[in-house]
Amino acid sequence: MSLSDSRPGTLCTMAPPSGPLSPLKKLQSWGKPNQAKKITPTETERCIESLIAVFQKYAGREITNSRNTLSKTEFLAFMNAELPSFTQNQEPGVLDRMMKKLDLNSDGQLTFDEFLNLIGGLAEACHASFTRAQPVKKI
Ligand SMILES: [Ca+2]
Repeated sequence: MSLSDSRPGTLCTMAPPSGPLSPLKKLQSWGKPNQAKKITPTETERCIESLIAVFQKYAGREITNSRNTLSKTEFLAFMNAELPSFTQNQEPGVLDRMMKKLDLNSDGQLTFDEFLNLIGGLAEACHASFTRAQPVKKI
């Protein structure tokens, strides 16, 4: 898997989700109902919210499938729309093999936990690529 041609920072620059489905906002405002509007989410919190929101967006596409898991069709839609710089450079069958590898219990569905393994693997590959690209400073 190579992400060397992917754009740095794109994984965490999506707009944060809004509306009543923001669990971090609920968490932040827990016990502080009057201060909820004053709290600004951190970058890390926005990234977590974005991951949850994008998972829910694609998991909820097929009305015949669970809203809490990604079917293979939903997974392919996610990969092609959200990670085009990765998917466009892959050989045929790579996404099918990725789905099988990520689907740890082989039920044909990706739970959020299984989905996070994909995100973790991509983040790890991006991090390795970025650290290789940075010259070592000698003092
Ligand atoms: Ca599964």
